[in-house]
Amino acid sequence: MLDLWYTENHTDNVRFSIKTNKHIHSEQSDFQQIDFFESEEFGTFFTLDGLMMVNEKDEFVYHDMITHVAMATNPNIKKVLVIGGGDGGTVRELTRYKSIEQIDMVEIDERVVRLSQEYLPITAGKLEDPRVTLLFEDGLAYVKNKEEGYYDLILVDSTDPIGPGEGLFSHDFYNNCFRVLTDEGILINQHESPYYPSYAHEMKRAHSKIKGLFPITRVYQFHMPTYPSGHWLFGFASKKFDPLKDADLDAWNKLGLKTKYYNTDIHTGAFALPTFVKEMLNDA
Ligand code: AAT
Repeated sequence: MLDLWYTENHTDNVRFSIKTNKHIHSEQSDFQQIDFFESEEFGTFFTLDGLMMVNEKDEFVYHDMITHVAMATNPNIKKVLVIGGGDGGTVRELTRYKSIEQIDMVEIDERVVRLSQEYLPITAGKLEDPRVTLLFEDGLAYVKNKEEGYYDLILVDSTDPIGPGEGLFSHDFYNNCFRVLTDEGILINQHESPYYPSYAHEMKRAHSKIKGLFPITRVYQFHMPTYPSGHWLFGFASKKFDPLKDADLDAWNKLGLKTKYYNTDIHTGAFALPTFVKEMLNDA
């Protein structure tokens, strides 16, 4: 049998490969190159422009961490905006909260959603929840046109800042996120990685922009085996709540949600950053 390996460049000098059984689908959409594969180790996975987005084996890490940290910080979140996230994993975690009334997902590329519904029901399976509205447009334009003070929570589940995701790392975008959030609003953003310089550069740029806009800004980390270096970050920015001082962790535990990565020890521990990361963020 032939060995079929998927390989992506994590830097110009480092590559990451996964042995695959099948290249299930390949297309160039209006926005990006989309590929779906089947593999022994990671199950079904998909890539955009040659970068891993989601696979069946470690998606729980990313989707737990993008969702539950904010939800444990403010249990009164009712209206949520997800930007990107076409695979549906972030929406799936949000739908587990009975208290959430409205979930708007703004994804630029409808093809990512349709293909995920076909090949990745594990993440896309809750997109039909009656509280969910799917909007296929650019997240940057969406927040620009949205009325102010509307959402309690914005989750930016975006690609890296190359291609269609670039605008989601701009000052203009973060500024409009601030505007469309309520006075208690929280913004969680895909914050890249501190390890390889090209990603660390983007991490610092994002942090310096958000720091200038929100009164409370923190960064938290998690382990993502298939993203470059495996060390990945989300940003936590908020108008009112501090994720460590204000989170009601006992209340979250009482909800009885079963999670595979997130727990309330991780909630606290994820904000403890290595010295080199702290130094980079302080310089940003
Ligand atoms: N749940 C983890 C999956 C992703 S995919 C990110 C999604 O963001 C993609 O479906 C892409 O089409 C969408 N997207 C990109 N730009 C925009 C935009 N301007 N407006 C709306 N949606 C957009 C995240 C993976 C993170 C990878 C980290 N290396």
